[in-house]
Amino acid sequence: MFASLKLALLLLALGFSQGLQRGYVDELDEEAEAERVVGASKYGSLWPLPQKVKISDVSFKLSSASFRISDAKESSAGPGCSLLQTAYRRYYEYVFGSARRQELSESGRTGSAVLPELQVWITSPDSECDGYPSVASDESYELTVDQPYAVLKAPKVWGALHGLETFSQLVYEDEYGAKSINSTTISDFPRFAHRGILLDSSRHFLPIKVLLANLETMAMNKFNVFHWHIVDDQSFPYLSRTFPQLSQQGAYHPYTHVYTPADVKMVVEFGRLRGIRVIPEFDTPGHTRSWGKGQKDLLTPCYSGSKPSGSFGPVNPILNTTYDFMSQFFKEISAVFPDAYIHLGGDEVDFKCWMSNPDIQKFMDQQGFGHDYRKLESFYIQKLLNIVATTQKGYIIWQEVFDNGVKLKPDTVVHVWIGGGANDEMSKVTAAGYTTILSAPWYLDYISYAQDWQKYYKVEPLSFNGTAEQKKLVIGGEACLWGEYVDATNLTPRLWPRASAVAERLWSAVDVRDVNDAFDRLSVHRCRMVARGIPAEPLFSSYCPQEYK
Ligand code: CP6
Repeated sequence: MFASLKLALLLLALGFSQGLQRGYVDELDEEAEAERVVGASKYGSLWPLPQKVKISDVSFKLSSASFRISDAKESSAGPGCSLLQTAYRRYYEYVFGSARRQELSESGRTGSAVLPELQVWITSPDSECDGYPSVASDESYELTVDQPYAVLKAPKVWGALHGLETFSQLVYEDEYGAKSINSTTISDFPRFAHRGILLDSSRHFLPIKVLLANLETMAMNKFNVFHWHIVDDQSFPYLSRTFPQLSQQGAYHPYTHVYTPADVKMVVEFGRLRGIRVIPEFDTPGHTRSWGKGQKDLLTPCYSGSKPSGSFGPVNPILNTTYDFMSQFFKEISAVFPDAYIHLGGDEVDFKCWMSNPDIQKFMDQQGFGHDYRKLESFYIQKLLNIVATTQKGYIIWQEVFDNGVKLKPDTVVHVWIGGGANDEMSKVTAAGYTTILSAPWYLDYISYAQDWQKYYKVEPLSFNGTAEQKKLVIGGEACLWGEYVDATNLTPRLWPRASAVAERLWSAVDVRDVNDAFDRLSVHRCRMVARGIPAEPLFSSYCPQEYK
């Protein structure tokens, strides 16, 4: 007992000497360290770091009274593009919202020039203003801050949205509190096309307000996929028009703890306006206890000896009614969610209940499956994939579906989540020619007394063994925040800025991995999120110019 206490103290001490100090690195370059000003990266507070950045010493002032963000006259998106017009308002607010009402006349003119305008120029004939983002969207942009005005050039609106965020990150306050920006050239695009956050609204109901705040924060970090793990064992908050009894019986509360069609529409549109795809997950055949309450005979009755025990297992794969239900259900889902992909889950299927059920055993015999329940699981998933394929959607599945040898459409995305062996799994999945996304190192529901953002930051998604061809199949990753210990009270500070580490890993160039520089930029980025009303937790002992109110 005494010995284990000592061990705990030792581990705590190690935590202090390693994880907790500002940007600890293995080899301390003392000279470089002496030159660095604490809290100052030469890249200011840009997060995630753009692909190419040149910031000069020449600075301009911005006046809240006269500064304009406007469409360049050559732009293919005009005043009719409400996606951009609403973005201009948002970013004007973010740039000047906190202004201490100090206009140039009062703030002791320093003689530096005024930057009057940011012109936004969508260069491709189709701006995609009224479309939805996709995995193939062009998110690139080029930003020049110089006289006579700043120019943001992007082929599509998606790049313009990222460029507006970057522009807002370049603005700082001088010693008099006047908004300033340095002459800058940036050329930027994401390293990975799929940069996601998984939230779980089944273990706890997450109010719409929380989901929207999360989408807003995702945009500040250039994330572009909201993976909505909307239902699971514990509750079914999705209000289905076709099967309303699913949420009537399966939600924590049938009116207050559900997402109505109007709610879903709002989330999808709020995401679209920020370049964020909303990919819903309806996880089957496991993780479905809540489905059984409103849909008779959908789940497998478990047996205790020769009698049903009264409890239920995974979706019953041997009934035609199961597949009729799934056809109707996914037809609705494919219409409600505009994204080209649906996440179909398929993880952690527990075979015990199937094993106990005599009807399932008989079916196994008839099909020649022997005692291999993975074959039964594959039988179900195969039929489900065929059903969903008829809706013209692509699908994403958790890695077990691939592991079990299910035949997959060539454009299927395999989601790797199991830690320990994730590199081998990435090798196998890509060797088989499938597109993949990585989550295994980014389970943000695990918390510790340390700067765990550094651990997420240091991950290299392409470190597995494989050819260049294989590595091209990695389209990105997702940070997961499972909901067992998370609801509206603690979601935002648990997620941010820890997820920001993943954001930079997925956006910035492969060689952006200096943890010291990241600490400096991320500290200011975190204060910026706080200033914008997001209760993002601190990295370490510190303060913000504007604390959370
Ligand atoms: N729920 C669902 C979960 C998890 C998964 N699927 C999960 C498993 C292990 C850990 C964390 C979360 N809670 N539906 C796995 C994808 Cl450590």
